[in-house]
Amino acid sequence: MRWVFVRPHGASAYYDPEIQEPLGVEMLSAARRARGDAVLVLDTTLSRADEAVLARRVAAFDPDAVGFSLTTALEVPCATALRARTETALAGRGVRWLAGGNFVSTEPETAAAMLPPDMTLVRFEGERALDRLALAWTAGIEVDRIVCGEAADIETLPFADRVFASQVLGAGWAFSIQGSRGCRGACTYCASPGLRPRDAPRWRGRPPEHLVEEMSLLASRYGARAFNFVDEDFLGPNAGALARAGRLADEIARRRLRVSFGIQARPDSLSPQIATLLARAGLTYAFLGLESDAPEDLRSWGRPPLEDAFDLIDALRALGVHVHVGTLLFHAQATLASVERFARALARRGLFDFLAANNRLDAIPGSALYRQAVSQGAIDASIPGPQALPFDDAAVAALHSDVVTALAPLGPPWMHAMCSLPPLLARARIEGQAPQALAPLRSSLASLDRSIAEAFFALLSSRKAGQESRGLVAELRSRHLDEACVVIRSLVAAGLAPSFEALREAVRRDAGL
Ligand code: B12
Ligand code: SF4
Repeated sequence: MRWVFVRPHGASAYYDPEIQEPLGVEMLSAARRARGDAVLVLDTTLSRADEAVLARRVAAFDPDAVGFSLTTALEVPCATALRARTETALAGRGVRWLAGGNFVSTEPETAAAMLPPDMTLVRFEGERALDRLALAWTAGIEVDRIVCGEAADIETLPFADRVFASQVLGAGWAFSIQGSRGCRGACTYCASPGLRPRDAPRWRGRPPEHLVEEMSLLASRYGARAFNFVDEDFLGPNAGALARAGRLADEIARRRLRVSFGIQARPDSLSPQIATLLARAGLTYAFLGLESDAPEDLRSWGRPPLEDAFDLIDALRALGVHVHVGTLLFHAQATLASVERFARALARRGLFDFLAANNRLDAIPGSALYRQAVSQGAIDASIPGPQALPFDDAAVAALHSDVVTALAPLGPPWMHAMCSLPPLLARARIEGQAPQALAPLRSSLASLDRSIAEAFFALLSSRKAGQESRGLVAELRSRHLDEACVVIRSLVAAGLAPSFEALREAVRRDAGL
């Protein structure tokens, strides 16, 4: 069969400069080509062509099936527009249409309502579902509208097709790589459990030697040195985490790979010993879900409390690893006291930033919390995407609203600076010396974090004193607008942002100015 897989872009309301290669469709491409099929992979951001040109490319490929990869409902308008243009270009030639990805996996009914009725929807992993669809369609057998994919044997899947290698290298990004699927955690607010095929264990890992072989191949074929593990739970079961890290580090050393990589891991799966092994092997960036400093919060969300989480972060930092933590200061049961305690603990350690200040615990489709909120009638499941849950304490709700409004102008420069950091850290690691732009970037981030903390605690004090905060919010917002311009200028001067005007426009848009 001849397949086209497309990752459409999303119509996000906020500035988000982070782009990564579309690993999902690159893996599906490799799986289909291993079956002898022909595949064209397109990405509406990375393929550098407008919809009309992409539609012509799809039609010229003469496909049997065209599949869209959707992470959220925000990509649906782009997918449907591209489909309409492609149908015109196909001039009546019949094609099977399908869609998959996390949006379809976690919101199948919403996806069915938003997407054209003749589109087959594939939930969960795509590889085995496409095998089944190919057999059925070739035999002329019709299938259900919604199909559930089974768990693939990830040890035997072919390495992803690196369709966008030149863009990844040209932009200095990391190559995405998948070492495992699933997560041993079961946090009630997380979408991950809702992405798992029904027959899959909670976590499956590729043998470390197998994934280092893929890194090595990318290094020799493209000169790849920077990698980003997309795994949600890099180390898997705690009992095997040390052995897995050791095998990975040994294999990287055996192949003499000088690489840099980033991971996302459950804090309780890590230890100082594991951190040391991984840092020696090339770990430069770690995202850890800390979420709360209160054991009772963590327990209520199905997370194991961890007493030494901050020590672990210190250990990683001492090894030269940049640590970014996920935090949930604002949640339904939060009080001004709990918000202040955790925010101060984060600020003392230089971990309090734009996301920490703004994040709130929403009901995310695919999560247990979302299902519970739907069954209680607290949210409407026909509305796509995450939905806000009300705060029990009105003062917390008011503080969150103040913070979001006052900090809004700092969002785009902060996002831009944060997204610029991992590539520079990777270069510093690989080249053995910090690129020139790293020092100004760190100083911009430090000054943003200082302003964010100052504003946050000023707003908190005002709410604690029961004062009217409108004047303070307006004053902070105006100060932040000026500061955003200063940071944008410094990012442009360091060669990290292409244009002052474009980023300032993003500030105006995000802050509603
Ligand atoms: C890397 C990553 C990103 C990258 C790249 C995203 C991308 N679209 O490729 C960046 C940083 C850009 C990103 C951004 C966002 N992300 Co993100 N991201 C991830 C992460 C960590 C890994 C994705 C990945 O590469 N997986 C590996 C590949 C192999 O899997 P896959 O893409 O899911 O593809 C498989 C199946 O879904 C299926 N499939 C996929 N496409 C298709 C198409 C067809 C036709 C078929 C048949 C099957 C199929 O088959 C594939 C192979 O089995 C996931 C967590 C996770 N484990 O998935 C979160 C995740 C997907 N992200 C998430 C979110 C919320 C976002 C953002 C909205 C964040 C934000 N607030 O801005 C944006 C949305 C941007 C966008 N439009 O895609 C959520 C999605 C929640 C949901 N819908 O259920 C996840 C699940 C994280 C989470 N636990 O909450 N993300
Ligand atoms: S929040 Fe993290 S640890 Fe918890 S289930 Fe989701 S991915 Fe796993």
